[in-house]
Amino acid sequence: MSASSELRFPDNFVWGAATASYQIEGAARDDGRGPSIWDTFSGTPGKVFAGHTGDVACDHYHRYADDVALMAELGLKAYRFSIAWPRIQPDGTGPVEPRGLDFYDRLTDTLLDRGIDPIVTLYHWDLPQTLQDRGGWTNRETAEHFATYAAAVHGRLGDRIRTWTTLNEPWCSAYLGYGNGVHAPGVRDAGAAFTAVHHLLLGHGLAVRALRASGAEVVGITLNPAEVQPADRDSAADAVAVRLVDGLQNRIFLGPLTGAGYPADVLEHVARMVDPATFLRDGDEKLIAAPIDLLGINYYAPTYVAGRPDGAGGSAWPGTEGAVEFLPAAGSVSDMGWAIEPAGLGRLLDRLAADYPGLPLMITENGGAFPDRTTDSAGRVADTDRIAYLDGHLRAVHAAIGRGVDLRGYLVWSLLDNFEWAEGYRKRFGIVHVDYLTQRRTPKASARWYQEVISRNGL
Ligand code: PNW
Repeated sequence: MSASSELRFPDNFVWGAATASYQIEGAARDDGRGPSIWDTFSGTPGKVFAGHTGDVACDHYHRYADDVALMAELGLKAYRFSIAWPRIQPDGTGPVEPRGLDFYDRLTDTLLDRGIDPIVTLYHWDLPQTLQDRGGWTNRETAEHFATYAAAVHGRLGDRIRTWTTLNEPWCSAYLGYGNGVHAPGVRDAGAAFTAVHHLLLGHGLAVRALRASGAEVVGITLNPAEVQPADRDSAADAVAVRLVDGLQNRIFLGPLTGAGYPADVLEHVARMVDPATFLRDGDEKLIAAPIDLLGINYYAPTYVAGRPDGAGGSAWPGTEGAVEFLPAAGSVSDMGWAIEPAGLGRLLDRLAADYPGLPLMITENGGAFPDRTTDSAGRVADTDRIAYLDGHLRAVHAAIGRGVDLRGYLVWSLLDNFEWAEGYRKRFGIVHVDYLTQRRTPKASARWYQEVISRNGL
């Protein structure tokens, strides 16, 4: 490719990769870690593919130094990881477990030694089980405990870590965890799902306040906004379905976070399942609207919906009662069955920039699960499908930046193959292959490709 056809990214563009504690750490009982809802859930027969658990995962807890060396070799500028709350407070409240904090302290120093900027996620779904025994995110007190935990972590690591995000994808925590029960804690109750949404947002707001008080510099949250499109542009019923899904996945979070409060149409929908007065108190929306410096976006695929006024849509979304049908992907798909459509990311970024101006964005996750189909002569996974996925999405990112979207960086999901929640280890998102029998890491062709992209700061 000639130099003139090269797509260059802005100077200081943040190139990195992301992981999450339960998906890679293993060492589930080491150093005083308490059980989380994911230990309970994965230990319950029938919940996770083939009974897989995060007990060992990628054993990153013991291999973090080698993993950071690998990140340095790939040239990563930033690494997004999450902190396991039950390592810090085994019961979710009370005194901190110093050995848990020590681990993240060592990880942070190792990253900084290698010139890699740590980006923290405080909650990537591993709620201490003791808190779930008291209702988890349906209990308002969980939000308060979360802020206490956030302050404790910042107190230890805040002198070295600049960028702090509170929650990863509260939509998943609430809807998959408490709505359709596909994720931990496996509750199936639409009212509980919306109650959880509010307490997650409240926990975010209280944590932002605590982090600011503790001196945090850059504070944000990561969402997984839906890039939602109608099956038929001319259908009025499909437009209603789009509006509903946009409300339940996007505006229910972005409204309160940006100071506009919950949208009236969303509250009206929620009220059919649970009276918002049971959880929404005076002053809550003000707390949730605490200003943030960064909005993290996780994007994998667009969502196509059709309206089904007859109720035959069969969707398990809280309260949609079959009025929405989610359409299967039309074109090529990843191993998750998710549509591969980079243009969707461009549309999503334009929409966020237009509707929520002044909020710096970062892609905190983007990537694809693809089976290990072939290996090259060097014995590494020749994942040309993943390279094509990443290349397409990075082109969409580059174009969006060109249109003026304030997008600061891109973090690939994921550095390593890992525990893919309800799918267990059978879905591989890593740019680095993990052999779970030997824990051997082998960079796939995509890792070498990404290394090149980073070193050229362009495609
Ligand atoms: C995100 N869905 O999860 C998470 O942040 C990661 O931990 C995860 O590994 C990654 O995406 C890939 O799945 C999601 O069912 C899990 O819509 C499920 C859904 C969305 C996001």
